Amino acid sequence: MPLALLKYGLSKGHPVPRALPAETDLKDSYDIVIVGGGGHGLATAYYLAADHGITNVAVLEKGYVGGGNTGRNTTIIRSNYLTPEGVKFYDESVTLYKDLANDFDMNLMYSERGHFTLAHTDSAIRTMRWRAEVNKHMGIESELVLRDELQRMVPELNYSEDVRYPIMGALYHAPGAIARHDAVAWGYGAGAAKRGVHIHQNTEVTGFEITKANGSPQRVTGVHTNRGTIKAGKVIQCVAGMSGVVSDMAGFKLPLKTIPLQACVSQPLKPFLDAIVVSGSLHVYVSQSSRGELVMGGSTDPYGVYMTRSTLDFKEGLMMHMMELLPYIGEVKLLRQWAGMTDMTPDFAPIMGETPVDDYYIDAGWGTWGFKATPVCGKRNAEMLATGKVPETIQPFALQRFHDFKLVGEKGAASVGH
Ligand code: FAD
Ligand code: PYC
Repeated sequence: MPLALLKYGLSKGHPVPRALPAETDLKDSYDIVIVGGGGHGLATAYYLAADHGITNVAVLEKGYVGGGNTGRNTTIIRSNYLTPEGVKFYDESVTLYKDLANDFDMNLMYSERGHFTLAHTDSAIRTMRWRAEVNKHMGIESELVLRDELQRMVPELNYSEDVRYPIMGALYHAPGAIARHDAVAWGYGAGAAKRGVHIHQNTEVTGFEITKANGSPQRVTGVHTNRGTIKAGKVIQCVAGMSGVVSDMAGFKLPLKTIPLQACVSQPLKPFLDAIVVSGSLHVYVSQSSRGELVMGGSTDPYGVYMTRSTLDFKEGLMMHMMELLPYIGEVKLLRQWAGMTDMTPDFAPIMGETPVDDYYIDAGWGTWGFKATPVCGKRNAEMLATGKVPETIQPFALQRFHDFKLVGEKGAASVGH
């Protein structure tokens, strides 16, 4: 039995240090204020401290760290995107993920499984071939496998011809992985706090102090919270499903729709499914977690709303499609179901970088795809805040692209079809 467990059992107090130190009071002023204590906000704080030595930083989180989409996602990590800009960006993240457990000295349960995006139609085969070619060109392990080979690699699926969408092949991406989502948030949070960053939970941002020139917003100078107002040199918002609400407070609009995305897990089963399997035609995806649960999800809900309620409709629809892929799942019980709010952009790519307000930066548009991007967002946001220059990797994702008609079309690669 590990010694730590024994200490816990025998102690009346809390025998080992907590991941996050006890809360401090808000200071009057910080060099950098990060709004949102999910993976992206905490990773930004971590790399500001670790890479740039900037520690007069506050992370303001209205609930608890990792309680947003970071703790609600289905943890798929991959870089097999469609555009060269997307592939390069997500590949940097996958590379960072691989060393993260060492950086944190914490087991993130990072598990490479191989990611299979099924093709059930001729046009889907064409898209998978296209993605495979872009991926290979950019040095990413990604290839089209046809039905017979796929059946050897993932024999657990239903290869019958007698279904609505017979399986014709798949895009196979060997580095596709899963990880423990809340450990990613805890690792970044603990690493940032250890270096001197203040992480304030239960601290909601309610508005900003912004100077005006000729009646237009000019520069951010402070942040209003439910615990008082603080001065801020620079601000970045990393609030995922609340992006539109927070940018409204700063006085500018984002081209986003906020839509719930639901997911669920089954009872734990003996390990039988190693691969991560996604079907755009059936609108489902599934992987088996290291504790045996089938982690499953589908497309976003059919309507935009600020809500994290689970619906029977989702469960029934998902299982109907899932049983076409894994018929024996009809015998399995569902354990729990939940939802998160996703901020969906028109091109299924994120929005990162500068905003119309000076010293106010943005990390948004993470829709259903942002967990895998946590490390690269943290790293590049920190570089941007430290140097005042937008790093090359994230330049294609500027808010300005919607004015310049330079969209980064990732719809064909963004998880299941939406
Ligand atoms: P969050 O983790 O949501 O953090 C934002 C934080 O901001 C929250 O904690 C919130 O409380 C806080 N906040 C909001 N407003 C305020 C305010 N006014 N003041 C202070 N704090 C505030 N992505 C993948 O890559 N792979 C997947 O498999 C995947 N599956 C998903 C499955 C589901 C069901 C969902 C919902 C999402 C999925 N995603 C996936 C997307 C991914 O979860 C998100 O894109 C990612 O977690 C966003 O991280 P974040 O740190 O930006 O946001
Ligand atoms: O981005 O790969 C992804 C994903 C899968 C499910 C939700 N998002």
